[in-house]
Amino acid sequence: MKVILYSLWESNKIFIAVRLKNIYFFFNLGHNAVTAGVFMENGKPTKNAKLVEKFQKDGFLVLENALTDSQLSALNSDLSMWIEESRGNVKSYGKIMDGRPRFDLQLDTHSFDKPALRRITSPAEISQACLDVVKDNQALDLVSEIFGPNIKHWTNKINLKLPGSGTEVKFHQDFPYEPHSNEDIMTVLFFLDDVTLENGPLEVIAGSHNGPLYSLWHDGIFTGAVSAEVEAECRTKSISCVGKAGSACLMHSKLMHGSKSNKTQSARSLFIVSYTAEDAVSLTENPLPSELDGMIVRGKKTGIVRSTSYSVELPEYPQEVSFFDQQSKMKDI
Ligand SMILES: O=C(O)CCC(=O)C(=O)O
Repeated sequence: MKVILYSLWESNKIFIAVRLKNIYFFFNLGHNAVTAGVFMENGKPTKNAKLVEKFQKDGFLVLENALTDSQLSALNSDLSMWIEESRGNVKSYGKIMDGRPRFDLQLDTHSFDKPALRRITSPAEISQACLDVVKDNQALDLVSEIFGPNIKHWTNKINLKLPGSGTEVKFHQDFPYEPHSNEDIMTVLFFLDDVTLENGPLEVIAGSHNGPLYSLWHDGIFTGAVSAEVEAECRTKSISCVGKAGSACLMHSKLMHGSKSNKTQSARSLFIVSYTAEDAVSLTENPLPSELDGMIVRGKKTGIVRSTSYSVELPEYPQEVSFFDQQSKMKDI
C-alpha cells in the first residue's frame, strides 16, 4: 500500500491517495494547499522540486500556462494598441525615467504599413495588465522556489519581432549588463504569441550559466554581444525555446542566448520580466530605470546583502534607446 498526498493544480485542495494493487482511492482532506500545483509525496513537494533541479542543471526551462488566459489577452490587447500607435511615428518616442524613448522602432525597416516597433521599455509603468503580471504569475512561483523566498522586480520590457522587421538578437549573457552582488537573477520571457522554429525563437546554450562570463566589450566598445568567434560556436549548440502563447521561458541571467529574425508573416512578441533574489544588490545603475525597481513581489524585505565572488567587466550605461542599438555596434568592429 502506498500513501500519497496530492494537491490538485486548480482547486487548492489536498487529497490523500491510497494505492491498493494499482487502484488509487482519493479522499479529500478538506484543507487548502499551501502551494498550488505541488505534488506531495511522503510530505515533500516533488513536482516543482524536479523543475528546480532541471533549472539548476540547464539554466533554463519552458513552463506552459505561465499566464492565465485573461492575463494573456489583457497583455495582447495593450500590445495591439501600442503597435497601431507606432505606425504614425517616424522615430522612437515616449519617455522613460532617464529621458530615453520608451517605444523603440527599427528605423531601417519601419513604415506605416509595416510597423517595426521592436522594444517597449518598462510597460508596467503605463499598463495595468503588465503590472498585474509582474506582480503575480505562475513562473514567479517557480522563481521564488529557485531563488526565494524573497524576490524583487528588477526590469520589465516587451521585445517584438513584427513581420518583415528583421529584428534579431546577438548572442550574449544578461548578467554582464546587470551585475549584482550575487548571481540569483532570473529573466522570465512570457510568450505573447505562439513561438515556433520559424518566427525567431529564443535560442539558448544549456548549462552555460555554470560556465564563464564572456566579454561584451570589443576594441574598447561595449557592444552588448559576444565576439564573432563565440557567436559561431554558440550557433552549433543552441536549443530553440518554442511553445504556445502564455508559456514562459525562465532563464538564468548567466545563460548564453540570442535569437534570429522572424521569417513568418505573424508577430513574435515576448513580455520579459527580470527578477532578483531580494538580497542581490545591483553593482551598477539599472539600465532600464523605473519606479518599480526593487518592488518586492514575493516574501519580504530583509535589508541583507549576500555576496558571491566573481569578476566581470562593468557594462556601459546605455545612451541608446535600447540594447538593439548597442548590439548594432558589432558591425563597426
Ligand atoms: O527577444 C529575444 O528573442 C531575446 C531577448 C533577449 O535576449 C534579452 O532581452 O536579453
